[in-house]
Amino acid sequence: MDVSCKTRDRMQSRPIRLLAAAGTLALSAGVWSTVAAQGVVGDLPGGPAVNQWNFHPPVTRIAQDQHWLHGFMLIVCAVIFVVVFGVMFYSILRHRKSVGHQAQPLAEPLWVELGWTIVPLLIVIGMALPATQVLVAQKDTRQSDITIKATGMQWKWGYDYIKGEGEGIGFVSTLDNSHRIMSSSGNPPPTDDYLLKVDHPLVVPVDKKIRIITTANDVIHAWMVPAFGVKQDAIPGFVRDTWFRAEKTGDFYGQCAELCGKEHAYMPIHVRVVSAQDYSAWVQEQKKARAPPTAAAAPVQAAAAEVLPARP
Ligand SMILES: [Cu+2]
Repeated sequence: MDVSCKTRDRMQSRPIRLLAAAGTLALSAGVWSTVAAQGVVGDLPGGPAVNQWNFHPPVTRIAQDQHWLHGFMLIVCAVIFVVVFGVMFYSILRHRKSVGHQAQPLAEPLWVELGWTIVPLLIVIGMALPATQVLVAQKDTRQSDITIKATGMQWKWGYDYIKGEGEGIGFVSTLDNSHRIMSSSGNPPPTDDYLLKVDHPLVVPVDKKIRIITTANDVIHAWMVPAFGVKQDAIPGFVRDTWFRAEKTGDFYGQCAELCGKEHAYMPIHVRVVSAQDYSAWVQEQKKARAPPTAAAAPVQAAAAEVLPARP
């Protein structure tokens, strides 16, 4: 192909490229306007927000520390980036061959060698120290007020209160059926808590240290609530633990965070943080519901058992 042919090709491909760019822009604008037109999905307090740019607002000390660490590391990395690339581009432009500079052999004096070893080491130590502090605090599950075992199952969570107020309570928390129907329809209506609503949320008191012991029945799942800064794998045959102390009452949401199978997106986590009094009332209510049948109820249940024999 000669030069004129190449030029012609380039001239022909230019409008095509422009057209493609315009098409992409129009498509993006179309998608954006469709989303904007729907405009009915709102932020979910304690869960994801629309156009969320940052982490969930923290409600535990650990989550606050994680946010701080994130900002701190970002600033350190940005400063290093600007300084290193600034010096590099300045040197390349200012000392380029075309303005008469000659390459010189690098003498590599001792102070340079020491400097570029010690300075990065100090930076790494400066980053590692606060990170280690938070990591150690994250793993300190001693002296909890309440211990709850969270068992991952395909595809739901089982909760057993095994120590502290509420000991003995246990239930399974499954995706609310209305959300499954919405999902199966293939065209779910805009819903703030889409695929995050469960039938039985985990209920815990505010300002108490809650230890979560994680394990799983089948495959690896992970118990994650971003507002608490908590994420712990749930592994079959193993026991892991984590903890949180929620500083605010309210509903907080998370999801299984380990790709576990076809319904990975259908096993949400909903934690309801309530006041100490409300928690005690909830515990009483649960215990009453789980109490053995009273003398008055026993004959009715016996009759029901006769009419409806247990399935083999
Ligand atoms: Cu899972």
